[in-house]
Amino acid sequence: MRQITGSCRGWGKFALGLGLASLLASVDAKDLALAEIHPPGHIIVKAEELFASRLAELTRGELAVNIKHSAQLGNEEKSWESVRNGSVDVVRINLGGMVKDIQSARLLSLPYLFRSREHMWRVLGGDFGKRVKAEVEKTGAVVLAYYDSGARSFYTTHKPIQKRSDFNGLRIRVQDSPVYKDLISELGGTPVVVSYEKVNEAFSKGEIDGAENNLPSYVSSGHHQYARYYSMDEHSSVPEILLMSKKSWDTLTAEQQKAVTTAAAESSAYMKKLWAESEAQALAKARKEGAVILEKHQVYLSGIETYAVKVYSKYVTNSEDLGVILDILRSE
Ligand code: BDP
Repeated sequence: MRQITGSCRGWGKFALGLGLASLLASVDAKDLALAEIHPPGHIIVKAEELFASRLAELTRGELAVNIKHSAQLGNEEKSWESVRNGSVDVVRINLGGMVKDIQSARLLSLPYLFRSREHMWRVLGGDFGKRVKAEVEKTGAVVLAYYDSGARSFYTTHKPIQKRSDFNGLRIRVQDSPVYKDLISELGGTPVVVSYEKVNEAFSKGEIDGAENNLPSYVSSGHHQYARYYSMDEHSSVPEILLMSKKSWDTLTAEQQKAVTTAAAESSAYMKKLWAESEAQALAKARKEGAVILEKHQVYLSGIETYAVKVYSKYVTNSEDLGVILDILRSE
């Protein structure tokens, strides 16, 4: 517990706008640390700031979220471990990094599964979303919300990727996921697992020739300064997830839990609204700073897709999952 002193730094303009500072000036607040790898200014951090300000408002200052951005609490792998063992209250991570423990995350990471963001959201809003939640909650973490992560595409240092054979001999950074490692191998490249915070270093030391990510992360991380060819193949759309440790959740009153759920849902909706704009801004900045963007039609998708989908046979291993994948592929 700590005394809120009236400082509203980092709580976002929403809290300020509501005159919350004076309301909260003398309330005893429970601090909730939120582990985040992105720096302030990233759209995910903006969504978290809204989560924090709305939660403070809804609980009249009883719960204070302290955003530990820029990997202050370690990388995503560490966050995933910490939220399960209860050593951190809240974490925001990408489902792509949870595949070793969560079968549904493995399926979600399969390349070219979703045709668009809207398609991904519809699938997540249906039975498949319930399955993800149930599997995650078995591990000791409570699912608070999903956030957009757009579509991920490849980017490279020396020449653009336009067709399958362009991967030959390239070392491509991936998240620590067997699905992504196999994807790069199928495409003819060499996967190199590097933690997100260390990717710039790996580029500058010449240890990798490329990576893949969505536009806001490509630019906010500064990867565009090393890998100037961004090929919009949009091979995967794996959402972000906001989790609370069960240990912290159980210390909250029912009313506080409800407030957490509401604030998380609002922050997700807020981010959904801002996502397209954030992609457009990132794209403009990348172009302005010298990136060469290859539009979807300039990337010879069929050659890449044919190889990429070979990984399905390894990860879709039973008839239930096959049914799920076919339903997703066929769904509107
Ligand atoms: C970013 C995600 C972050 C991932 C990172 C990565 O927001 O959660 O860990 O990509 O590639 O877009 O590691």
